[in-house]
Amino acid sequence: MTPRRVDPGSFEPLPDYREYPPAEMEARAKAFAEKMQRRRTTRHFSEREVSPAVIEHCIRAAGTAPSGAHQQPWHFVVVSDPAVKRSIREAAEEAEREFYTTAPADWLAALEPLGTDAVKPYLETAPYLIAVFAERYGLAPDGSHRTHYYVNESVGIATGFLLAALHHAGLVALTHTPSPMGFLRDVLGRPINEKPVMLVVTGYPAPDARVPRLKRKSLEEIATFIEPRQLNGL
Ligand code: IYR
Repeated sequence: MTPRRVDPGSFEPLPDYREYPPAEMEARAKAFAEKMQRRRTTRHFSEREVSPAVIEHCIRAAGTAPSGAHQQPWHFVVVSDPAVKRSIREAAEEAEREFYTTAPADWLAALEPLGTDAVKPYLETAPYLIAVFAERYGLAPDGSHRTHYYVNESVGIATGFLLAALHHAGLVALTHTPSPMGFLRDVLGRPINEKPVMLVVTGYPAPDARVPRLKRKSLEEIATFIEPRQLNGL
């Protein structure tokens, strides 16, 4: 039988890889974990302006995420226009009023520690709303569809990169998921193959910004390490 031959595409040597001496590697890993430990979600934003270049760089970082078949099935819409922010706030609050009056009691109880409600002033206060869209499938100019793979995973990873980049730059962010959020596609004029996934609200924290007293799970709670078996000795 002749082996199936696949065109391997075009390859190049791994560019720009950096190796660090082991001690430096450990120090870098620790410093990054400590930096991420300082990230907090707050709902209290300042109106202070943020340079658009910062947001652009953070989105460039998000766009480096790995994706299923390298289809990069994400699109970020950056909103700083006050009138558009107001339309988003109005539609989100309408959806949220419905949510908070009809959501199951256990869901509302789970949200209790966060102190959230249907009133979302930060959608107007914060200088930027970044709407994250997932391209459920690719749409060619002739209208034909191209299947996209692992869309949720890919967009989730890219959004994680975005949140890490915003934090690294010195901004705070809030992931907001108005429910339902189909209105975002209409308000922002996005094509039918794109599904809104979440809003990332970002800017400086308000001087009196507050956060709920929450505890993160410990390493032992979130990870299990299967060590190499000891062959001699018990
Ligand atoms: N979408 C609502 C409710 C909400 C749901 C979860 I899960 C949260 O972690 C926070 C809020 C809202 O944004 O208020």
